[in-house]
Amino acid sequence: MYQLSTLGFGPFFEEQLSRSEHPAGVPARIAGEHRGAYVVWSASGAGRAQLAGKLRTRLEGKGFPAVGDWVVLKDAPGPDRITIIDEVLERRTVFTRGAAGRLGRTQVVAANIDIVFAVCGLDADFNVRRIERYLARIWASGAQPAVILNKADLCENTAERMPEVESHCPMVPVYVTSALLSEGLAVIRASIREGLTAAFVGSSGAGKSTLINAFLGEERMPTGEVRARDGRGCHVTTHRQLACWPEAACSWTRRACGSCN
Ligand SMILES: Nc1nc2c(ncn2[C@@H]2O[C@H](COP(=O)(O)OP(=O)(O)OP(=O)(O)O)[C@@H](O)[C@H]2O)c(=O)[nH]1
Ligand SMILES: [Mg+2]
Repeated sequence: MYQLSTLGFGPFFEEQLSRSEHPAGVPARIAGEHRGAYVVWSASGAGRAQLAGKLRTRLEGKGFPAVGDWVVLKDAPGPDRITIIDEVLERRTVFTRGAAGRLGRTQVVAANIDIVFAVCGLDADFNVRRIERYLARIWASGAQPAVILNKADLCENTAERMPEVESHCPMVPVYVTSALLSEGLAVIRASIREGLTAAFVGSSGAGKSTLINAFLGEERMPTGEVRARDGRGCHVTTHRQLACWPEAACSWTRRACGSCN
């Protein structure tokens, strides 16, 4: 069972539901995608869902729902059935990246995210230009950006790095953490109020999954070693999913891929 307001359902989506073709449908949020079906969370619980045939045809070429989208289901989801998605509600924010495909279309990475943290390691991963490129994409998404400089335990000049990043990223909060030692996390957690959705982006190996595990208080996301030479990871996380934080806020991690770095 989920409380819709905790999942981020507010007036923006309520109003769309009330004037939709399916006002009696069940609002739900896409929390993941698994074997061609969506994982959906609704007030009555979690389950799996797939697009109605008509909707699939309508969305062909325009893009299918992404993690974080709000949808309208025909029936309440349940553990023993696959329900039908009748409608996708308009997005408040949308985070994209250029797709690698021949047509060069942009790909929706996640929808309706409130805060996106650009994570950068304070090891060989450190690169202010890359942080700036991430911030440009975050601003364009409509979400609020923030920077996490992670792996502070490996850095001897954090005191210089922090103002360097702040001077290139005006108006953007910059946090320093060691996910490995669970340091610097409380202030970030406090910045994510109930009902907000946060996402973590950054190069492979920056420590996104380690951070999320530290926030969740359990080893939910697999993590991987980085190359000593350049601090690069090996793209361990290849999917996106929502997770509810113990205090209710939600987080998400994206597929880390070379073209996004
Ligand atoms: N020393 C140190 N190591 C860290 C810290 N955070 C993460 N690591 C290590 O960095 C490596 C990569 O961490 P991940 O969390 O897998 O990185 P990721 O950003 O999720 O990488 P992808 O899933 O490949 O995108 C792992 O070996 C972690 O243990 C930290 O604060 N300090
Ligand atoms: Mg990961």
